[in-house]
Amino acid sequence: MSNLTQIALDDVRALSIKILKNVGYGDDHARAIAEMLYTCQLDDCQSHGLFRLLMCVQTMRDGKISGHAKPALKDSDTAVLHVDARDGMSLLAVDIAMPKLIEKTKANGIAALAVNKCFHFSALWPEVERLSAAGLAAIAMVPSHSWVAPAGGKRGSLGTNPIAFSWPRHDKNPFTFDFATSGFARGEIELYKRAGKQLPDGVALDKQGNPTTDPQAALDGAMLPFGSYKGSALSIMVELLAGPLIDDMISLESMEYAAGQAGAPYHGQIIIAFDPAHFNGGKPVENNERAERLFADIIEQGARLPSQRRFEARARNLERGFVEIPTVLYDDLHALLN
Ligand code: NDP
Ligand code: PYC
Repeated sequence: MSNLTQIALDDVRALSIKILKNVGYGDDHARAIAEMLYTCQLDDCQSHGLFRLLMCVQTMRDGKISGHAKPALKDSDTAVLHVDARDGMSLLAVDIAMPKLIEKTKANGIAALAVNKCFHFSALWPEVERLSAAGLAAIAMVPSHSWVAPAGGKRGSLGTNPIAFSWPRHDKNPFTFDFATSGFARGEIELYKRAGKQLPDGVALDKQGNPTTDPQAALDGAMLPFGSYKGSALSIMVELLAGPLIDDMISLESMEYAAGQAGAPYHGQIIIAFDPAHFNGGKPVENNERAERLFADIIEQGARLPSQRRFEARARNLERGFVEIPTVLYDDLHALLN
């Protein structure tokens, strides 16, 4: 028997909405969360696709999130836009702010969205790709919980702190990357644990500060940044830009706020968008060619662009009309309907 179960594409959203509403999310939040889960699962992003329904459910059970919060958009006469998620999941707040962020970026050349007071569980690439689909380049960042030791340290100070970037390309998928600044995302370690697999070396320390490849020891101990002091510094930058800069929590505070509860971290998020039309010296064609020359040079060497695996997965899953998830996860999700 296969250890994978197929789910028809239409059923991914429907199953998500049913589970989310069952546990207490209102219609608008359930729809926004389900759309993110569908988008990630369609691209075979296993750590932040349907698997994250477990975290969304846990977050509601923890009792601090509002499943009916109405995000409040606060415009200004500067290039900075704020949206207060009012203790809801981040996604509805970002949905509500996105048209205004695009409008402000096109007017000013650059604009930033600060999302405050949100619970956050999701991948960032779908959000920066909404901006590149509008012809903009964009960067997004969030802290999380202080699970990650700084390079040279032994205990968690930093979040897994992903950075996502997307660059628009004519008639092609955008250039996008999106990764945790820890060696592994927390979700990836959880998937290793569920699959009974050992981690590679260099990803985590146990509670005593010794290197470990055991996923549970890693979850109990401290994760490590990617690329030693370089990843560590990038992670600190994420803490600063998506924390104190926007009057919101650092990962240490998010962890304290959770007080041992296992749901999604609670903090802020920053998204910065750039309109090439304001920067490219009136030479869009030449500058697009320059970017394309770089991409071609990378591909010609046999290297791949980030997100290529994702785009291939999307094409395959759209063609066959279903996604596959581990049967154990499928069973865990169905148990949430009872
Ligand atoms: P991965 O390590 O899976 O992938 C990182 C990026 O690198 C992807 O864009 C991927 O493209 C690309 N990539 C992978 N292998 C190669 C390669 N050989 N050559 C070129 N590019 C490559 O990401 P993470 O596990 O670190 O993060 C997964 C997700 O978790 C992210 O979407 C992130 O936003 C999310 N996350 C969310 C957090 C939160 O607090 N909300 C915290 C941490 C992570 P491809 O997809 O095509 O393989
Ligand atoms: O995978 O590191 C992670 C993560 C943290 C919050 C949501 N996902």
